[in-house]
Amino acid sequence: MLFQISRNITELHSILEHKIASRLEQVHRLKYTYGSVKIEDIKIEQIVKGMRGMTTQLTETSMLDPEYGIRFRGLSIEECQSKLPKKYTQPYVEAMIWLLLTGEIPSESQVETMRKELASRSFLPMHTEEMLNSMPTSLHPMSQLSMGVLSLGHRSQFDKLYNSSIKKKAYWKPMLDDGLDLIAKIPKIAAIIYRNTYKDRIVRKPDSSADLAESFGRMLGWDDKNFYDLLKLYINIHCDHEAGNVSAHTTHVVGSALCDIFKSYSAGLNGLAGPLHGLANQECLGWLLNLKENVGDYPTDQAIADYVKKTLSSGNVIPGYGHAVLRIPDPRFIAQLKFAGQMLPNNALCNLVAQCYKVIPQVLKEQGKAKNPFPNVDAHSGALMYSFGLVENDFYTVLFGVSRAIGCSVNLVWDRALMFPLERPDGLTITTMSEVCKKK
Ligand code: HAX
Repeated sequence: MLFQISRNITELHSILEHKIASRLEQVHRLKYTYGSVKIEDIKIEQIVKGMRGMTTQLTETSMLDPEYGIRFRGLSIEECQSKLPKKYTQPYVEAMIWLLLTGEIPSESQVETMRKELASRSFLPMHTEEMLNSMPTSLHPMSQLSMGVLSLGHRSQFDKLYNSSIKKKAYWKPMLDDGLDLIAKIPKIAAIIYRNTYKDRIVRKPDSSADLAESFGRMLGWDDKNFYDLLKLYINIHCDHEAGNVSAHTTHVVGSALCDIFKSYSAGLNGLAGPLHGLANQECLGWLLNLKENVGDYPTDQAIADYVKKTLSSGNVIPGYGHAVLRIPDPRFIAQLKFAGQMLPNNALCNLVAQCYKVIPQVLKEQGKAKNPFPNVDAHSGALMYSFGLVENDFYTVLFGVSRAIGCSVNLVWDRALMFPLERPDGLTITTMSEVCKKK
């Protein structure tokens, strides 16, 4: 069975084909010429502490530097904001997708091509809508999202072609097709979950004349260009964060067993739903609203510091602060801080976030436990959404999931293009490891 590509993406295919050929050569050289080179020694504490600082994967889309933050294909958030084609104040999500896939800054016409392609794929199969409509609203929105994504698997081109004559070298092509399908359809799944769980169960159709963020905003129920701008900022800064975070890594591991993108990303979403990962944005807003209730709209720094100490002494972490890799204020937090400063200069909740940023790092430094006392991405996102009227905080991780679908899909396309193998690290029992230590 021959694989048909949509006419819209023939240029994208040929750009990728060219880039993949040269990257494959490099991977081949790494494997066969430099295969025995050691790049770092593994310490026992790294194994015990969740593989921190251990290089375990090759990834093309983004790099996270502890002292600099995220770079998408080498570009900082600010560089993306100034170089990628934009509408209103923020780059198109379609431009970010193109950048992650190809490593190139797209032209306006390439962005429009991507927009049209995604718009043409944005409708859901009937059974997915029926399944979502039959879910109890008491089921966490992230569980609904994970099942919604899994239900798209019947469309998987990769699954269909895997058992046909398609060569391993060409696996990335149906993977790209599936990835574009996932990225295009997940906004409608999220919108149905939102409207069913909190509103009137009526969902607008995707708007095929709008870009992805605007169409998503309309389906959620907003007619506000500043909200569409916020969605573009939100989706662009959350879409990828190197390969080791729980959602990206899970998607990659499941994909390495040659599962299709829908099964792989559904698993990744279940990881994103954990409170130490994506669910932190939900917890963060809850904590912030409690703080506001306790200290009022215009608190003193001391009142905030006292509340933070109370949270810590009750054995809880401060949501939105700290990071497994970063050692600076998260540039994704700073981008949101700037956006709030421009769009909502008199908003009490966003101003409270800014004041917390002045106070909390010092309290965490004094406590002396967190390696990074600074805010991460989640410290701001909830306050912005809340201020634009999206107040249901257990929906926030779903927004994160809509965005992360981009980085996870692009990574899987590249995993198949570079023909990465099944991932299968070794494990040792505690007794064996203790014996190894004694011998050393
Ligand atoms: N408040 C209080 N204590 C904190 C803390 C915080 N915000 N961040 C870290 N610590 C504590 C840890 O709990 C740990 O204590 P124990 O030794 O008693 O276990 C100690 O400081 C050392 O932790 P660390 O090495 O600095 O951090 P980790 O790499 O282990 O964990 C976390 C990173 C993000 C999970 C952590 O900072 C945390 O729990 N933060 C709050 C939750 C949060 O904001 N999560 C979202 C992270 C961003 C993300 O992935 N979003 O999706």
